[in-house]
Amino acid sequence: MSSSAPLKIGITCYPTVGGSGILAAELGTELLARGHEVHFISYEKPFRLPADHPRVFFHPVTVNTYGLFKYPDYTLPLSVRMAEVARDHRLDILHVHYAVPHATAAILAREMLPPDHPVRIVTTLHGTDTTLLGRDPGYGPAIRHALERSDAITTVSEFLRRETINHLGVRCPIDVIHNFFEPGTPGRSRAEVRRELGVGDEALILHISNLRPVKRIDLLLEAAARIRPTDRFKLLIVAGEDFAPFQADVRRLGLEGRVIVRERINRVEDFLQAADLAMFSSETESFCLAILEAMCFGVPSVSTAVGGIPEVVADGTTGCLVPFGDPDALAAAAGRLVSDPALRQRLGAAGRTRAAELFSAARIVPRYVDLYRRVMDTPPSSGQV
Ligand code: GMT
Repeated sequence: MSSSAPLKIGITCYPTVGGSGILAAELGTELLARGHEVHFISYEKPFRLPADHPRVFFHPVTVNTYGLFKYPDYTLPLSVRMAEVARDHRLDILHVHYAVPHATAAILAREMLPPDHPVRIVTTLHGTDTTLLGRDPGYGPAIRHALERSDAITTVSEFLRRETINHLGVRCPIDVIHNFFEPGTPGRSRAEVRRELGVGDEALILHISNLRPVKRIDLLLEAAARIRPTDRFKLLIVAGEDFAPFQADVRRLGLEGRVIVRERINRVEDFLQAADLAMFSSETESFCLAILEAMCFGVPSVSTAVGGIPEVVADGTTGCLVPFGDPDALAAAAGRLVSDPALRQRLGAAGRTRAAELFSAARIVPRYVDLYRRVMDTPPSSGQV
């Protein structure tokens, strides 16, 4: 295949709010912009995919609800759809984001195709597919099997590559391709957004996440309650899920009036440009896309130094890292930034530069395209390692 011929790529991801789905949708959009053909195969259209893009193909997977099944099955209908789309559109690559169950479905789909159509499979591991499910005896062997039969494996950080080797015992090569983010244009001005949020000249601290247990919202709120001076900040939580379960903590900690919540927001740019700093209390993160999103808007983060976050944040230069599980340390670091606009400005500017140099689409997308071409030039995986 010529090194500039457009590729036909099928992308499967979780379409709901979450970093892996965001990355997959952004990658698809960037590949389209570079002239490749992209087909999304999932149970719903990824939420960050532009609704009106003329060349985005979306192939829904229908999940049955047979009375015999106690639990609906997604893996088999997904694999059948992948095989159909691969055959009908002569796909070169199936690129799956988050191994479970997407990588297994892709391997099955390849088995369903005729031998003269060896679609290549690229599996990108995003985080808990290795760190949580990879350790689960009910999933680990299936994940390892699918990885070893993939034509290429990527992880979004060096940390996740090491975890995958250590916990899954995967012996085939793994490419580290960090996440990227290309900021869209905000729909409203910073002043308008802050006015709508009821924020005056206080520092606006931003937290964006899907609120899963690993994000440790309990510690985030504990830290917020300890930030001094108390009247100099507001905390905006942009929540991918329902925040109601945490409202009792907000009241217990006396944070009413200081915590603002916005739920299920599709485009986060309005809030990123309105923020002064961001705060994250996660127990583990393979990357933390929200930190990168903030960096792109010159917003420094205070975060736990877990997983792949130290690959994203240059501690003391583009943000502040503190040990996990120490709300006092998180509060002290946030308090320093709340009280020091010049420091925020310095770290934010350095973060924006780092994001452009290391984590832009221009830097990262060609690495995926090179990987696709490399696997196209190599015989398909036989699964022997
Ligand atoms: O692995 C997960 O928990 C889900 C996944 C997601 O879809 O939100 O998050 C992971 O992938 C993101 C995108 O690569 C990373 O930014 C997150 O750090 C990572 N989450 C964890 O590792 C807990």
